Amino acid sequence: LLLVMLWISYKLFDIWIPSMKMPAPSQYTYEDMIKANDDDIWEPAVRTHNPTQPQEDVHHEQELEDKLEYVDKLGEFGVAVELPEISDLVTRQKVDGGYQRHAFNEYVSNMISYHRALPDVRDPRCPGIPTDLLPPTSVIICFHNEAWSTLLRTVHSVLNRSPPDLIEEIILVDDYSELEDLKEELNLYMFEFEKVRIIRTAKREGLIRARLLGSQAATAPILTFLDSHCECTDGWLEPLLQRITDSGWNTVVVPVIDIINADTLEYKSPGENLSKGGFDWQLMFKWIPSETDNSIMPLATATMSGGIFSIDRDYFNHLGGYDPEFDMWGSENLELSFKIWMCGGTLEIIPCSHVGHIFRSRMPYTWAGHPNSSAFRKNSIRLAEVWMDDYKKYYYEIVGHDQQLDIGDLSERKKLRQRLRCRSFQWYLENIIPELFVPDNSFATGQLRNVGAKTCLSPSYKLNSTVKGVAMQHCSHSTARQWPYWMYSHQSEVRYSTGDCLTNLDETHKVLLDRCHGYGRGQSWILRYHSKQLLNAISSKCLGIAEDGTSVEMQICDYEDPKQRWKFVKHKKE
Ligand code: UD2
Ligand code: MN
Repeated sequence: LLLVMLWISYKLFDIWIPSMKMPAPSQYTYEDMIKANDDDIWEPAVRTHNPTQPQEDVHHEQELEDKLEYVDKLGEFGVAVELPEISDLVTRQKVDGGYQRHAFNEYVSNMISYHRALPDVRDPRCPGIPTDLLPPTSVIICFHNEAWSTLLRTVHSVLNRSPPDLIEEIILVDDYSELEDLKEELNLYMFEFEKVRIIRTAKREGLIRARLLGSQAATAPILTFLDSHCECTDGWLEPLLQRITDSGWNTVVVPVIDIINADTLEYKSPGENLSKGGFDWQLMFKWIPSETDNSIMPLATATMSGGIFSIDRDYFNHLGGYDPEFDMWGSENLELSFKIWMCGGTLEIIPCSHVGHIFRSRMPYTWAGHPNSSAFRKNSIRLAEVWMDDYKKYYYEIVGHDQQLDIGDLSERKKLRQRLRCRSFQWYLENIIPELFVPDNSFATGQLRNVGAKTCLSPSYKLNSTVKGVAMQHCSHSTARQWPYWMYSHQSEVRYSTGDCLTNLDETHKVLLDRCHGYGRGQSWILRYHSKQLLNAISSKCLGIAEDGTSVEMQICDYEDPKQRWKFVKHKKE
């Protein structure tokens, strides 16, 4: 009997093994990896199938065979490429150089095929979509100094994984890149791809005006925007186009944006935990966990992250595109999101469409020699002034009233809002993003100052990204600088401007910042009026400063201790 069972399990295994066969990056030696980058930095280490071969008629089995061919090439199926310990200096410099230029691992990206296969991350319930009634789209990809291999992988992922009839063109807008290969080299490379057009700006325009240029050049009825370091997965496009077709020109759609790891280029989908778009009072886009779990239905979202979406071209123009005075980067995603909702449209995430994106922790480029933040701040102020009505005051309370910055003329954008007869920002807050905490609902707001130490409570990012620490820092006295901004809410939370709450972990003296959960407990604080102590509900201890003078901890309450006294202090208007 044992033998029979062994035989059966062997047979079963034998059958199952081919379909489970996954690439094994570890079988590559260190030398292989070095060679991949030495041979020719712009060619992928491993060429897979013929790039010019059209994909449409591939029979399913053929497709499977092709896939098996990919097995054991680096990064295939989105598997992480882990670099071994690097001992020689030259390679180290190459790796570091890649990070410096792009804030992701260009060295690893160069090893991976431009045509690598990706896992099918779709929910099995996602239906097949007939393409004959769908409108074609112009794909617009703006870039400034993008890495060659990521740019090409973006383009090929569109060509390889979209029904050809639905791609009218791919418009690459080169926003004044300085990297040489992005000019002649790119022209040459793209020459054989009829659908690819390259537009170049005459000066650095920034991503927003570059997109406007792309949209003006586009000829298809639907515009689809991508960042220049994306990878589209199988069936990414059809659900986007179908939704616009079904629900009308004023529906704007965003795919699920999967994560391509910036170090290993691993492709990962968040799975069932879909996130929606929100924002905070610093006017930064934020992901917020959605409450509807595991549905394949379109999911309304208050904002889009900005890089990847499809929109009816006429509707984009009807809404006035983007504010053409936005510089470099930022705020255009919120501008368009606010506008869509306030002026009669709908913004949705389409769970059956997946596109990957390399998220990076720092911006690798600069703007006109100025620090990046001034361009971004100008955009934020324009956004707040035109679209946020009285609520703009909260933005200014946090970032200060910067009198120096020239934000340009706003009259055109204000006229646009009038012409479109858009609703108020209050309507948007109440109906589209009711979960956003409005500083209105606070007893006190401002810097949280320690009376004894005369320093201020600040977030500190030493811990990992989901749980952030807090520490004491110098208080800022400048009116034109951003402050750590706290709100003492009517629910007794001490909220940070980004939507996190000061939290006393159960039964410890530890204090940190964690997502506000609304259940009180470790996030419930009593601000005692006379003693100015911040007493936590769960530990009945008081917030204080530790021996080292910068750490914050929970302490036995002591009326005498000035370092347990706290005060909310506001920006003074000039
Ligand atoms: C996110 C968006 C991005 C944009 C931005 C806010 C996603 C996945 N990405 O930032 O599309 O909406 O938020 O503005 O949602 N670029 C230029 N010229 C410039 C600067 C950038 O063409 O002066 C290009 C750049 O090469 C890239 C794209 O614009 O392809 C977006 O820039 P990013 O990748 O640095 O922005 P990201 O993803 O952090
Ligand atoms: Mn990006």
